[in-house]
Amino acid sequence: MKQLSTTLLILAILTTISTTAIALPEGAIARLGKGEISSGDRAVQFSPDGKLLAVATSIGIYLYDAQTLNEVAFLETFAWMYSVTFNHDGTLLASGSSDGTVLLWDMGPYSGEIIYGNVNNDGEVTPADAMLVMRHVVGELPLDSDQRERGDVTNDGFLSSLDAALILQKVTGLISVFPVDEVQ
Ligand SMILES: [Ca+2]
Ligand SMILES: [Ca+2]
Repeated sequence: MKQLSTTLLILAILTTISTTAIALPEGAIARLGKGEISSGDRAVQFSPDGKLLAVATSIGIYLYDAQTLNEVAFLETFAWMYSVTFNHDGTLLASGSSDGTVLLWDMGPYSGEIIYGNVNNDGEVTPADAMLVMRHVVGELPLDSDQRERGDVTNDGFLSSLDAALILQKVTGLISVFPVDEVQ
């Protein structure tokens, strides 16, 4: 019986320790970052519009939605990231690292703004996006609601071969704007 109570006591202590480790300091609302967050006053930065939070760590840069605190992206690097800073309009993020390099990251794909026609959300409109729409239209490829919204360049609420055709026309320069961009 003594042995059992000792075990229980150890369990209780372990529980206390792990709870303490998870608990947040007073006034903090979330614990962010994996890897080791760099020291220095430029390791954590908000984007100029306040929507993104960039965290420089030992294994890369984490981008968080500053509102929901959900992880938006992890920019993997092969060097310890010391510092991050956004440019004036938040379209670029510059990072300084332990290997002495400065990297510039395109923040376009993470801005939350919809680029119509960019179905695969890789930052640009290409024939690959038109192909995704076509494969969806013929029932070959399911697309999620965000992908369908970005692909609906005619703004009629659904995807059709016309959306794919317009995406190709934009890529080849036959049209300069999509119907959906004109009504925005
Ligand atoms: Ca694309
Ligand atoms: Ca459409």
